[in-house]
Amino acid sequence: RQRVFSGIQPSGNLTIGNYLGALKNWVAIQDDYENYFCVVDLHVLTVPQDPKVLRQKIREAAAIYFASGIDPEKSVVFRQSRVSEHAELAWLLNCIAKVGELSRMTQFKDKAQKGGADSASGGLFDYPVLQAADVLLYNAHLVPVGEDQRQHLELMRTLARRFNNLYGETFVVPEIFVPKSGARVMALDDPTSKMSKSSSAPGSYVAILDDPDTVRRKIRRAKTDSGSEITASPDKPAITNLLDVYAAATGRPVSEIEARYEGKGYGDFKKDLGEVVVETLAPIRERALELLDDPKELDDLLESGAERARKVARPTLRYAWTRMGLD
Ligand code: AQP
Repeated sequence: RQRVFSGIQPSGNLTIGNYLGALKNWVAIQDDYENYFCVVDLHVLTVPQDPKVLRQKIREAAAIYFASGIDPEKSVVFRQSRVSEHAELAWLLNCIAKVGELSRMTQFKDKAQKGGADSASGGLFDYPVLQAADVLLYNAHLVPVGEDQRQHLELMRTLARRFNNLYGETFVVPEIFVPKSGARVMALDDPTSKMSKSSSAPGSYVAILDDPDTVRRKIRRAKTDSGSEITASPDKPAITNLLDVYAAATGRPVSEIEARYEGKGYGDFKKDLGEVVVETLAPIRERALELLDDPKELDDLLESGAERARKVARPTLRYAWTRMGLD
């Protein structure tokens, strides 16, 4: 069976964007592949984190994976930092990656710009190399991620091919896998930027663990466009985004939802959308909170995932060492 690798950074409160754009799709494909789903807690260190908060966010992310329907019998779920081979392979790949190609990564340029490029961490610069190590360690064929990750995936493929050319066939060259139904959810307060869990404005996102009243309030306050029709169009980015969320959460086409709300106002539509999102998140939130209440169950699940991950990661790293002359 083909292997799949993907991950989410515990860089804040996981959002409905992470659910509709990533987790929901992972669950949908988990029967068809051998899956590795990682809480990428080394990647998250590339920008400053408060250790106390981070500890909690890592647990929440893991609980949300399981609560969303990732089945530990079918998928290997683990923390990146608990499988040291990720950092070790990243070093080997660092030594064949070029400064020029890393400098061209737009995510680095965007994120570095926020605090001034000179004060960005070396880790942020190196982010896509660690990401390449994540995937190549498992010889994953497919990497389900959002469109925004395409450039990193290309670099990953370049590094795999370069390694294979230099040292002999070692790594599978992975493919990006952008699910057709994967929604790209935009911020509630600014439909031109992506909904982001590390945003400092909680009103810009719905967190998977937000309580129902908070969800309803955030959606009620979401930005809307001028006019009053509930239709998706480029000059109505805010309503389009809300329609996309409605469609992704219910699995219904946007056109059907537009038809249902013909002649109705933004207020009615947002009220119903609030309920749709509350209903979508309720079972996930409930199960996640249960898991968070039982630290031992969560720790055991993650540790057994890490053990299974190491069984694949260790031989791949050893093989790469041997290829490079480090045996
Ligand atoms: N708004 C979104 N809509 C759809 N998919 C999304 N993803 C993230 N935001 C949205 C998908 O979630 C996965 C994990 O992403 P990540 O944790 O590696 O970081 P990210 O893509 O940078 O997500 P955030 O929430 O915006 O994190 P921060 O704020 O830390 O940068 C990916 O598959 C992504 O496509």
